[in-house]
Amino acid sequence: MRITRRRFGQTLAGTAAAAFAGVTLPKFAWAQKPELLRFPDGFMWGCATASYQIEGGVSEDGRKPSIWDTFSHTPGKTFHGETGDVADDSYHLYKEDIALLKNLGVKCYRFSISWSRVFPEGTGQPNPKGLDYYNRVVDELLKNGIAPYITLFHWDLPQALPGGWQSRDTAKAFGDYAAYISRHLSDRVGHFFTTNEFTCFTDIGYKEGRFAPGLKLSDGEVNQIRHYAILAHGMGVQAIRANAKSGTQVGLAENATVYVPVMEDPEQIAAARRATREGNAPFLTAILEGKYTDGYLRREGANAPKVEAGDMKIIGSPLDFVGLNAYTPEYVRADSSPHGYVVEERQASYPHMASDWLYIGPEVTYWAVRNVSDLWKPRAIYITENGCSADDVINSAGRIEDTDRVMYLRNHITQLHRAASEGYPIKGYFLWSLMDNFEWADGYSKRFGLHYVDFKTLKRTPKLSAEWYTEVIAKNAVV
Ligand code: PNW
Repeated sequence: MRITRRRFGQTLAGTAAAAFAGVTLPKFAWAQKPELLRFPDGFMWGCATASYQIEGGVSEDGRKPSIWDTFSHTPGKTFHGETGDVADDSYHLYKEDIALLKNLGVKCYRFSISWSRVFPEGTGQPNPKGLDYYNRVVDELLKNGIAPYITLFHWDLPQALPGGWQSRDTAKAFGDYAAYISRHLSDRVGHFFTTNEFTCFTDIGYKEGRFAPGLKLSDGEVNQIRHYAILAHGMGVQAIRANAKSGTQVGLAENATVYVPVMEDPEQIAAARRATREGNAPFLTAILEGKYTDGYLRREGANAPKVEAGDMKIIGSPLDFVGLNAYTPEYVRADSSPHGYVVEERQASYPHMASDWLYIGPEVTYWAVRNVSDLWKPRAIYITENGCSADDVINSAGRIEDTDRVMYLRNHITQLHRAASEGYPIKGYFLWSLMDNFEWADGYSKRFGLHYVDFKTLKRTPKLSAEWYTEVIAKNAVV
């Protein structure tokens, strides 16, 4: 029988009446307003950015090029040949940007250091004017009551380092750079992230060629690059431990692939856990276990990385926290294959935000935290990035009404609340990003900011999402 809408209503009313007959419902169930989804006291709300995406000032005060300067200036590599030469000019406008953070009410700000500003040649002589810029940024943040969280490496590798990540020496150079920065800033900075998103600066840069340095190397060469990247992370951790003020916290910011079980039953949840371990074997798994999984070594065979004695111990150096960048889900289901799971294909109709890779799946924020916690029990977890691109426009009233971004964020933060309420050790959330910026190979064509940036005038205008996030922070709850 086809049920019309009216009949459905009647049926529902009838069922409800029958079900409630003779039952006295407690009054408050109807009278009380639903509680907001509140976060634990002291939850760290923040925003994130990265040096090459916002700073500009690329040849100022002794800075030398990074591989992203070279790559973006190579014809055909970025959207319309756009570069980070000016970007948001945060090199000069940092006080204005910190005022934006202050208006949002954030507790913390995650930004990265341009390695070649501080060590123009990558190693050797530091450039004091480079460090001075970050001293000014840190002091201005503290003056405004905002805790600085520093990422040491967000892809802008000094061009001068011979061979880039193809060379083991680069890992060592990173250790020296981490030692220098933590020695000079840890009196005021309590949290350091070594690297940001391994796949983006290894696989996408050296295998797919879509990011700097734009190479298309073989699997064996890429596995070796991945190994040097995680070795650099480990050397960075050890350098920070040896040089920073005691109590300084160290972790990383990683876009681990996030596997969401198609259904929440024990079998599917276990499959998602297995997938998390194997799917992240070259990076997060190696770091948190101090070894490569048997599955990874078997799969790669002769292409597996050459590992020197002592490397895995350095790579597995204990961390104070794990940072997870949460964007896009992979759905998994248990099966009888050797791995015990299969990753579901995505249909053509699967929705995404303005970036075509940014598939919408708010549960990633919950499962990122849960899978990593269940597998490796880190002491603390931060979401180090979450946010989205949208086709933002300034309307005739001068407003940017990015309700799609609000929808995206509200759903992710609701999922994060679920993780917090189940007792997972989630300490903070960094929204990507404070403002529109240089979106790598997409140039300025994809906007991720809470603030709209007019790239001609550099004027920043808060979007509706900035108002919304201000409320979330003020209430410490989903609004
Ligand atoms: C992250 N993908 O990059 C980076 O950490 C940021 O610098 C960047 O601006 C932000 O996310 C938005 O893109 C990613 O293709 C770039 O899956 C590409 C992918 C994921 C993350």
